[in-house]
Amino acid sequence: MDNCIFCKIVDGSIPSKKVYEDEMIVAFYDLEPQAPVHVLVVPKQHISCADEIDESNSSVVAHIFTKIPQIAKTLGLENGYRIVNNCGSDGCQSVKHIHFHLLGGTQLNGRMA
Ligand code: DGP
Repeated sequence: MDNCIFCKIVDGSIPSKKVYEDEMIVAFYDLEPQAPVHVLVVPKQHISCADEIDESNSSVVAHIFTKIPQIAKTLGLENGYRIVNNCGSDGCQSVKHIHFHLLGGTQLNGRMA
């Protein structure tokens, strides 16, 4: 999609530090990390937000969740991690291409909001 930062990261026109890629998804370091390890996992297909998940595209979301344990392991997150998805304005979603924050590398704060 035109003017989507994450579509541009997917197609390589904006550089990123990738940690995983396959035919459906890519994972790369967040530009503004909020934990010692902070990676974003995104589908290559443009899906705006969690509100847009339906039967036609949910397989890519399932795929993301099957790959997260593997990505976490390669990042050394043996003690666990947090997966965050922000949706819409109340959820403070700033990039309108669905993405899952994978955070870890320290004891995370117990509160989420
Ligand atoms: P959210 O607020 O959930 O929409 O998170 C968007 C995240 O994307 C935020 O943590 C910063 C990150 N981000 C924004 N632009 C870029 C970029 O160009 N490259 C990378 N690697 N991360 C970005």
